[in-house]
Amino acid sequence: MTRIRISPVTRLNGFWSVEVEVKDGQVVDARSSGIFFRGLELILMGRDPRDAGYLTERICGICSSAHATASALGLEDAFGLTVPANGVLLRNLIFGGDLLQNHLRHFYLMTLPDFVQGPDRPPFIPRYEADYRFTERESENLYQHYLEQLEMSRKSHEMTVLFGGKIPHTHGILAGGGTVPPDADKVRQFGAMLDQVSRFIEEKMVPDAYLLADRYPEYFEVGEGYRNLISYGMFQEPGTPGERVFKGGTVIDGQAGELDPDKITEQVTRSWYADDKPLHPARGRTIPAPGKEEGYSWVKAPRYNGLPFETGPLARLWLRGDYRRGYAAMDRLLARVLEARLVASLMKKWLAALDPGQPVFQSYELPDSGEGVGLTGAMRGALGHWFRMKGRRLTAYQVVTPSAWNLSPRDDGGQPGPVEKALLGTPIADPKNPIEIGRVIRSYDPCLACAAHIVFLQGEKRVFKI
Ligand code: NFE
Ligand code: MG
Repeated sequence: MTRIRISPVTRLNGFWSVEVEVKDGQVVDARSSGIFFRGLELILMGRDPRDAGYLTERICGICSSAHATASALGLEDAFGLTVPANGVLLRNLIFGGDLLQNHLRHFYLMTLPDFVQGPDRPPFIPRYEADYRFTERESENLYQHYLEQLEMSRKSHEMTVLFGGKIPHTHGILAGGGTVPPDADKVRQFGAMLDQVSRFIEEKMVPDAYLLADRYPEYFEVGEGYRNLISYGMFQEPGTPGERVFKGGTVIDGQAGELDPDKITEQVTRSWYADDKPLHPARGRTIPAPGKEEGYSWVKAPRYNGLPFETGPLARLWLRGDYRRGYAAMDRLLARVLEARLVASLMKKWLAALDPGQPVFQSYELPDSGEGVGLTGAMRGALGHWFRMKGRRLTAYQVVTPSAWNLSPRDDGGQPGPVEKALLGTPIADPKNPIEIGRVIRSYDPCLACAAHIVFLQGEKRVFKI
C-alpha cells in the first residue's frame, strides 16, 4: 500500500489537500480536505441585506458574479421583486461573460498541463514524468492556443466590465436588476468582443477538446463518480424571470427528476464544524470547531435526500439533453467546453434583445424582516444562498457552493464525497508521478475558496470568536 498526499493541489483557487492510498496500481481510498477556513457567512451577520451581494462576491475572485446573482435572487425572493427584462438580460450577459472566462481558463490553463508537456520552462516545469501523447506539432499548436486563450479570457472579462463596472466583484448585479443602462456603443463593443471569443471557442477550443478526448479515451471510464447529478437551473428567462433557461433538476443513474430544494442538507460529522445532525441550509449554522478529532476538512458535506451529488456543466447539459455520454473525467471536461459554446451563442441573442431606453432595475423599500433563497448555476454548478433578516439586518446567511458539493468529505453515514468516490479505481502507473490524480480531480474545476468559504495553521491553536 502506498500513500500519496498532494498538498496543496496546484492550479486552482484556495488550499486543498488530496490524499489517496494505492494498492496494486489503483486508488483504493481517497480523502479530500479543504485546509483553510473563510467564515464569510459569519461576516454577514448584522449587515444590511443589500450588502450581501458585495460581501459574498468576496468569497471568490473567479466566480464572484455567481455569488452576486445568488444573493440578488435571494433578496428578490424575500421582497417579491420582478426584475425587468432588460435587467435580466444585463445580468445574463455579465454572468455569461464571466462563465466564458472561467471555462476558457480552466480548459487551457488548469487542464491541459496534465496532458500536454508544454515548453521546458516555468510554469511548465517542474512537471510529472508521464504519458504525454501529443505529437510535437500538436503540442506546439495547443501551446499557441493556450497563449491565445489568455487574450480571449481577458476579452470575456472586458465584456462583463461594460455592463458590470468591474470584475471580479462586479457592481452590475444586485437585487432588483442591473445598474448600467445599455446604449448602442456598449452593445456594439460587447458584440465585437463576443464574436472574437465565440470564434476562438468554435474553431480552437472545441476541436482541441475533441483531440484531447481522442488521445486519452480511457478517461471516458476513469474518474466516474456516483452517477448522481444536480443543478438548480441557470440564467433567468428574460420575459419570465421565475423560469430558467437551463432547467434545474436531478439525475440519478440516468433518470432525470424534479429538484426539491427541501431535500438539501449539509452534514458536518467529518468537517471541522460543531453540529450533530444534518441541517437544511435555511436553518444551517457555521460554528467552527477546529479541534474536532474526527474532522478532516473545512468543507461541509452537502447532500440531497441524504445522497452525495456532483454538480457542474455535465449536470446542466445532461438535463438539457445536450450531453449524455457518461459520467467520467473526460465527460466533465467535454461538457464544460460545449457549455462555453452554447452560452456564447445564447449571449448573442440576449445582446440583440437589449432595449436601450427601457428600465434595468425595479426599485423597492427595504422591509423590516423576511427570508429568502437564491438558487442558481455558478460556473462550477449548483449555488445556493439562504438568508433571514430582522430589524433590516441579516440574522442568518448560509452559502452552499458547487465545490462544496463536489469536494465534500465523508458524511454522517460515512459516504465519501463525489471527488473521493471518483478517485476510487483510478490506475496510478507510477506513484512518484501520480498525474492521473490531477486529471481526475481537476475535471471538476475545483475551487477551495468557494468550497470552504483566517488560515488555520496545523499545530497552532486559534480561538474563534463568534
Ligand atoms: Ni470559487 Fe464558485 C463557482 C461558487 S465554487 S468558484 O463556480 O459558487 O465551485
Ligand atoms: Mg456554507
